[in-house]
Amino acid sequence: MDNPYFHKPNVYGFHNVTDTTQQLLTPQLNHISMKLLPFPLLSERSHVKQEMICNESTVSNCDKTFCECTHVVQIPLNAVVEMILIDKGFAYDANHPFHLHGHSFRVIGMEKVGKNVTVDKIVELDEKNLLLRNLENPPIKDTVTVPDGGYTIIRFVASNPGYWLFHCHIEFHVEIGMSLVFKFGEHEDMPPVPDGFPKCGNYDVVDHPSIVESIWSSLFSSSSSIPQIQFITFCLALIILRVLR
Ligand SMILES: [Cu+2]
Repeated sequence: MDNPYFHKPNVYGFHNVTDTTQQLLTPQLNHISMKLLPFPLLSERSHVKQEMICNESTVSNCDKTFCECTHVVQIPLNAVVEMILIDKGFAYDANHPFHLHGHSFRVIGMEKVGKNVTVDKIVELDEKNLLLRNLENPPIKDTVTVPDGGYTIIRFVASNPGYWLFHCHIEFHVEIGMSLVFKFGEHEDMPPVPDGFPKCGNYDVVDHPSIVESIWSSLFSSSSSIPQIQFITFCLALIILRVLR
């Protein structure tokens, strides 16, 4: 797939890169790359509008073209959730360790089906009751891997209201969008935002003179524990100024 951040179609497209080891793959969830909103969902939830968020039901053709949006899946508060995570495994061999914020979960099943697998195949196995499910003392985790060409089944009670990130814990994967946000419950179920809680964009250093004073005093204080680092930083700033002039 041509992820426009890495591969420009007709210039440096994914398939124009003939050395397949140099093609940059785009790990996604449900064919969507996560793009976070420019403000926090939980503490500024009053600004979240339906048209700002997406999920599998609001997008189309994403298995052919690059789709990027704020991927939010709504779950009713206190619902018992069973999630079957599938790694189709067609692109390359890699397990994805998935981490859920805000809840721990029971791992009730995990199996590598083959080198790769389709969602239809997993659905078919599930309908025939052929997916592995262990309901006797299944382990409690907050991170679990999904085998390449297989599935992992987790269950939990959605008892912690809020917007919670669910993501692959491979740093590069989460950074380029292999995540989604679960919205557990409605806004009124979520804890109230404390009075005066900072909002994105409202920080102004001039409103906090004590911070400015402490920075200056530590820069020139002989009792500072890191005088050399401060000196070097200051010198670098001077050098840059000279170069600019
Ligand atoms: Cu991953």
